Amino acid sequence: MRIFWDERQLAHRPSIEFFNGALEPASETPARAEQVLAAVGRTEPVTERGMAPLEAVHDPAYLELLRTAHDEWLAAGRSGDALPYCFPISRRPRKLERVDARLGAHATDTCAPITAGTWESATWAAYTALAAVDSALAGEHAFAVTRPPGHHAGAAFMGGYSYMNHACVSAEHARAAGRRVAVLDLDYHMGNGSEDILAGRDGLFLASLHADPSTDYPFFWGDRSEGNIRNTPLPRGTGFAAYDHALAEALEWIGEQGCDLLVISFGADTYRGDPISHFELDTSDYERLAQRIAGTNLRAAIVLEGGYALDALGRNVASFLAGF
Ligand code: SP5
Ligand code: ZN
Repeated sequence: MRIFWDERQLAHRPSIEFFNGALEPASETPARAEQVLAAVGRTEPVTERGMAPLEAVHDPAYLELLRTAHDEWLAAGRSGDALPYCFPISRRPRKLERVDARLGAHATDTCAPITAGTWESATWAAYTALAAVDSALAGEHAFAVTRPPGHHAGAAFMGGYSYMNHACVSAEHARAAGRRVAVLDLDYHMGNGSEDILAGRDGLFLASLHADPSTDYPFFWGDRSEGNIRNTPLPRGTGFAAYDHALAEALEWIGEQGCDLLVISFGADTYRGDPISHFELDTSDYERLAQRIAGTNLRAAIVLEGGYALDALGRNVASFLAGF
C-alpha cells in the first residue's frame, strides 16, 4: 500500500457551517488529516497536474467560482467564510452578478464554506487522488490522504464539505487510460456529486452504500439505481453483518460490469462513534470489509471522504488499509 499526501490540503480552514437552523463550528477541519497522517506513517509526495484533469469532470465556470469566490467575498466587504444563502430552484438562466448569486447557483447546501485556502486544498486533494490512481494503474493499491472531502461535489456544484470530486477526477483519469473503473462509495452519506458526474458516462460505474436518504443527508439522491449507478440505502443502526452483505452484493455487481480498477471513496463516518452519523461499525470491522474488497483482486485507489470522530479517525483508516 502506497500512501500519498500534500500539506497544501491544510490550507482550507473553515470555521462555520449552517446546520439545523444555526451556525455551528465546522466539522471538517485540518485536524482530521493530521489524525490520519499520525496513524498511517510515511507518505509520498504528489505532483501538480494543471487544470486538464479537473476540467475532465467539472464545469469550467464552477471551477472559476471556486478559485475566485473568496476574493470576491472579501471585495464585497465581507469577512470570514463565504456561504450561499439563496438557491435557484427555478434554474431560469440569467446573468449572475453578485457572489451570493453565483455561490447559490453552484451549491446544494450551506455545508461548504469557501475560505481563502479552499481552492489550494481542493486542487491538491485531487492531485493526491491522481497520484494514488496512477499507483493502482501500475498495479499497487494506494491511499490518498484527501481533505476536504469530494463526493458531494458534482460537475457544477459544491456541498457537504466537498468542492472538487477527487474520486471522480481519478476515476476519469483511469478511464482515459483505457480502464473500466468502478467508484465504490463507502461513506455514510450518499455520494450525490459522484452520481451527478458519473451517471451515463461510458466506462465508469458507481456503487454506493449509504444511509437511507429518507432519514439522512443529502435527502434528494440515493434511493434509486439506474444504468451505471447502483445505490444501496441502508437504515440507521446498520452494523457489520448487514453492511458486509451489502458490500458483497455491490462487489458482485462491479464484477458483472467488467470493471478492472477500483476507486474507493472511504468515509469513516460509518463508525459507531461518529458524531454526525448513525451506523454501528467498529474499528476492527474496517479491516474485514477491506479484506472482502481485496479478495476481488481489483487494484484500488482509496480516497478519504468523511469521518468526524477525531479520536478514532486515524485507527479506523489504519484498520481499513490493513485489510489490503
Ligand atoms: C463528506 C461528508 O461526510 N459530508 C457530510 C456532510 C453532511 N452534512 C450534513 C450534516 C451536517 C452536520 N453538521 C454538524 C455540525 C456540528 N458542529
Ligand atoms: Zn459522510
